[in-house]
Amino acid sequence: HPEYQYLDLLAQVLESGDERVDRTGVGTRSIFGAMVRFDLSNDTVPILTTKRVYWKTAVKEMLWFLTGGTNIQPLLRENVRIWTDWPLAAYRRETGENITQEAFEQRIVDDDAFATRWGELGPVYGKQWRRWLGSDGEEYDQIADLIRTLRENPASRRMLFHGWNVAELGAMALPPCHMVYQYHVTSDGRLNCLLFQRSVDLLLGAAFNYVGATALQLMLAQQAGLRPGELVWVGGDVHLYLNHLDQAREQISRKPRPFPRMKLLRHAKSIDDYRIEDFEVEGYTPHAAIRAEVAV
Ligand code: UFP
Repeated sequence: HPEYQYLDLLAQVLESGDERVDRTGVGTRSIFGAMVRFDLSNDTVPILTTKRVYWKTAVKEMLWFLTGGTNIQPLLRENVRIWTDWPLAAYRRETGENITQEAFEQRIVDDDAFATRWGELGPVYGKQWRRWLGSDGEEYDQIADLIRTLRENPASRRMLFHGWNVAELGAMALPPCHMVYQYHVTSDGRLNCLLFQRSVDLLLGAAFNYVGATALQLMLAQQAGLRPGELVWVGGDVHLYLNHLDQAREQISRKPRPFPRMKLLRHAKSIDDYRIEDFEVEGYTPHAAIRAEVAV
């Protein structure tokens, strides 16, 4: 079962990861450099089964990246709360007001002016993917350029987009983790993706990042008239937070079930035309969810 690649990685980090202090102060066990490969051509997708993964949240986040947006308001309107921590911390720090997360999120949803002032994440993923500002003053749409090349010159070795815009890192709430996505088309019309992720919260982040990359691969394949191929995932600093070790042990003890299938229910007119309702997942029967704290 392909999920053992992930479970083996979990075991490896747990058993032989280098234990050290990290930016968040929580501490991690960490290894450097890892690869897993998932074959999407047999119609299955890597939504982990040894715990429940909230795949719709990951797909909604990917759709939000594709809009080029960098404000959390549209995410919250879709009930996605994974980016709230950073704007919330900034609000508390700058106003001194000890607002609850719920009240803060409600205000972002209801009040456009408040959202504009406090819901911004800076030039994170969406901005770089769709509106990278060049030194010539032009904005570059890396996703549109990628799709054009996939259609017109699929043998190209230059099909990638990048989130690590050095000049703008300081203004981002979080520098990109899933950083470079490179694509490759086989002679029989399959679209492969290699994702390089510089930093990996192996318990909470990786499962999510697999789903986002998969959803994007399905959309790009559809837009370019290709079939999905392999998803190759490469991690840089692959770590387990020290308050995730019991959860990791629990997950390793579970037996994977068959991977589900993910389908696009509709042929969208363009990459900007997908909605969460276009995604269907069949045959997903995971083990129970595993709770864990996010290190901010
Ligand atoms: N992280 C992920 N995946 C993501 C994301 C963040 O695993 O998509 F946005 C984790 C990795 C790391 C932390 O634990 O968030 C980012 O911290 P740093 O920037 O210090 O690497």
